[in-house]
Amino acid sequence: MERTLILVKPDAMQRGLAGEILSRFERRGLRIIGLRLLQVDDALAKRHYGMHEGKPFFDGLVSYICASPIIAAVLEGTNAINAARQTMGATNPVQAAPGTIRGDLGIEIGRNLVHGSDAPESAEREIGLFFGDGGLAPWERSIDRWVFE
Ligand code: IDP
Ligand code: MG
Repeated sequence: MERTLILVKPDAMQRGLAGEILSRFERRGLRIIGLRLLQVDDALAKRHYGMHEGKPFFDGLVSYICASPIIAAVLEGTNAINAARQTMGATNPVQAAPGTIRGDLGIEIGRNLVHGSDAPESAEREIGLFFGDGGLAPWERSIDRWVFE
């Protein structure tokens, strides 16, 4: 089992696509174990996207992720990181395959609707940034485990 951090970015929030996007991950078989609506501030944006500092799109990326409240979610499942990124599609929506979130719902690389962790180390770091104070509910006492096992 693996965990990944997903962000429903401001363009998706503003377009009313949060439910659609979360629904696609849910239907794929990824289980929501953390969910939070929040306004990202400049400091959190710069920590989250720290690896992109110095790139030409960095300042725009930071203001984009701060542009409205977003949803942060932790998803859990088999190969959750790669499965989520496959469901998201390529970074540039023009190159993302039809059937993916970005391929179906986006057209601009700077407005690509959704973030997903790209490796176990980044997932751990990003989950810490958005859920460091707790708030995860790992379904330990759930009775519908047979759906996933
Ligand atoms: P990812 O979101 O698919 O992991 P990254 O390469 O990690 O893609 O880039 C982070 C985010 O930065 C992208 O999702 C996108 O919002 C933005 N971004 C990446 N490349 C560009 C670009 O060339 N122009 C504008 N924005 C970009
Ligand atoms: Mg990335």
